[in-house]
Amino acid sequence: MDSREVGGLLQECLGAVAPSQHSTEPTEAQRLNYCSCRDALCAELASLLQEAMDMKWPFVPEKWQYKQAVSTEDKTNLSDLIKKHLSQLLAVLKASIVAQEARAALAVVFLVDRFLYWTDESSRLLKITKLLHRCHPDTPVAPQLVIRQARVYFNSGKLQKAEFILSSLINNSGATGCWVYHYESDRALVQAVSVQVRGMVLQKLGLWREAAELIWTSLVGYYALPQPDKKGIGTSLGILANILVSMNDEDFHAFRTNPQIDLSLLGDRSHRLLSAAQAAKMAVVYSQYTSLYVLTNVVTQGTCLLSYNFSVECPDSQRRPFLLQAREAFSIGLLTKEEGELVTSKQELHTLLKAAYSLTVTHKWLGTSLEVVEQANQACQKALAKFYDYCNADIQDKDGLCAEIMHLVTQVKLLLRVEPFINTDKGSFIPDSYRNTKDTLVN
Ligand code: AYU
Repeated sequence: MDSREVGGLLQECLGAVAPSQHSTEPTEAQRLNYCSCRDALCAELASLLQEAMDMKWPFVPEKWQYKQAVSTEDKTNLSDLIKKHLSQLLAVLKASIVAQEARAALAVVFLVDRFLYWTDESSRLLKITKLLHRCHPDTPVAPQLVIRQARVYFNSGKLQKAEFILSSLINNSGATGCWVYHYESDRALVQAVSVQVRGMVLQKLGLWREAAELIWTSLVGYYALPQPDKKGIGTSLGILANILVSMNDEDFHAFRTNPQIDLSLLGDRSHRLLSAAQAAKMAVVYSQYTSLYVLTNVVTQGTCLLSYNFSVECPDSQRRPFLLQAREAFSIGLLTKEEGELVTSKQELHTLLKAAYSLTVTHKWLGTSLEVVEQANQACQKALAKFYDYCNADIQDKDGLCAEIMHLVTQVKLLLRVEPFINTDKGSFIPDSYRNTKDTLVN
């Protein structure tokens, strides 16, 4: 389904919620239609839908998220399954709304939420959620959706609104409406995620030390779960890396010497940017089965290494090795996507451009021919101009612009000879050499 079709179907769902507020009982035909749409789901989705309705988890888990030993079948993401069956799921959503099966409708919303967030379609889905909640206040809304609203507020700069949701979850042990928690650890997980997002709010406000402390608290929360949340740990490490980049050395010293914080997790790193690079590299390993997060975290890692190479503290003899590591990091990022692959979110596209541009800069300092660097630079500039159009384009023009941007990114990859690395783990997006990154707390 392309973005236009998805948008159209969501609009239909939105249109279906409003009339159902006042309508009487659904007709037999509407009930039957709901049942047949639901019965048409594959076994895996049918079981996920039932689990979502039973409030089995506060966030839909990824198969690799809580496991120490990850098998081949676990190295997929929920988004792959959702993407494949999106039209069916949205059909169930519409049919359940019409048949006034609010519990099922909110469960479908829960299942598709993460995927749609990554196609920049959250606002319509959250409108559907709000309307359903207004019509059926006794039907539980998943914490993931509540936090999604906070994320969307955060992304659009409505920090106070985001904070309102987060503080309610943090102060009330994750309680939200009539959602039932089956385990105390699920409450702890919701709190860790809420604290993490609050840390991002403080980061946005430039309160680096306070933000870093909250992100650290979230890390402690994720590690303390009966099965540590690898996805949460990866996310927090990536955020921490970005905060360390922005912090001044004085704040870093205060953070590092805080008795409640043990930075040995990041290895023996005396420089802020090297600690940040290590945090980002660990985040890459934690998120190795999700291309987007690998991309995000390698770009952070490469940026830290590049900045450190430019800093006065970097010994001259070390500049080249750090530049080579930065080159490797940006290349890994660019290899997470093929030219023909669809990139659906603004954030992912932006990060790919950042990787391409940063790789070009790294090559310049490594002494690659100026002509090649200039050609790569021009391709980046063109791609950036198209990205600007993409951000302002109507939904129907986005896929075409995205393809043009990806074509330019491929040109950069060819010019700078970005070659595949050795990776013996199919399903993972990182080279074997990264897999040795040490983590003393979780494998
Ligand atoms: N591994 C990762 N590396 C970098 N960024 C990551 C990442 N995983 C997620 N992100 C960033 O977090 C934002 C939201 O992600 P999401 O998967 O849409 O969140 P959600 O609420 O559906 O799922 C929850 O995500 C938590 C964290 O990973 C993120 O807060 C987990 O701790 C929970 O268990 C749950 O899976 C997004 O901005 C993305 O860039």
